[in-house]
Amino acid sequence: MAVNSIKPIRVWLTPPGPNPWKPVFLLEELGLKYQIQSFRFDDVKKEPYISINPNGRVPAIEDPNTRITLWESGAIYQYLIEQYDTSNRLSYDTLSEKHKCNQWLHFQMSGQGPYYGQCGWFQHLHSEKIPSAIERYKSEIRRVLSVIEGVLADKPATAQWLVGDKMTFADMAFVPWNCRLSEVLMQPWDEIWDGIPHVRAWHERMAVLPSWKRSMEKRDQLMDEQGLQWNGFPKGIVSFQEYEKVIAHNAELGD
Ligand SMILES: N[C@@H](CCC(=O)N[C@@H](CS)C(=O)NCC(=O)O)C(=O)O
Repeated sequence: MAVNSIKPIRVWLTPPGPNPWKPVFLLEELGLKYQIQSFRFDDVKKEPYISINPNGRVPAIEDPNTRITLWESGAIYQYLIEQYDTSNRLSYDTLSEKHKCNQWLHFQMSGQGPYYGQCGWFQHLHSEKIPSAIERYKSEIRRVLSVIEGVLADKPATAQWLVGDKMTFADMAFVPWNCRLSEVLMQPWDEIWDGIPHVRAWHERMAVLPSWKRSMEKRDQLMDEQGLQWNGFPKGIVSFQEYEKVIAHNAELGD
């Protein structure tokens, strides 16, 4: 399909969390047209979104070119790459490299996303402070980062990417959650990278890409439109408990 005949892909998202920005980053990097369907986090488990994704989590995409609806950001990545990265600019078609990209994507989905997500939950959102849970997830994050550090450090200086010698979708998938490391670990940005300089350089090479910058500009704009603070709470709300009360109150009003 010629790029200019491709219809815009619809991306369903709520702006605060990191996961929705994963497909946006890839769509930007692939130079594909897309249209964001932004809605409020409170509505993630309601119609119309629950009919798009019965799991009630973002992101999801609808591609009018193929009439496919997909959720789970890893599946979305594999689809966009297979369908639209036909020149393998961000992927490989050789057997080993192709499957290694998928391997890292699965590691990101099962190792990075859930541990970072749980760490953020226990640090900021859980009603009780449970230090052992926070410690558990912080140390898993450190472990995930050290796995990547070892792999990157073993590669030649000019090819410090997860697979082969170029950035692929597998590298890109890690960016949104790594951008949130300060929040989830509750540590200053510069301290996070002690002992993992290769991961830092790898992350920063991607975070300066125009495609990621454009994605984050869109996020800022959509957060602002919804009157949200950096952590996703509406302006003026200081805890998740307070936010839950507002959600329950709005639900009673039929909002
Ligand atoms: N494995 C899913 C995770 C998606 C996810 O957890 N998204 C968060 C926002 S970053 C969400 O929708 N949370 C809604 C909820 O927890 O109810 C993916 O990668 O797409």
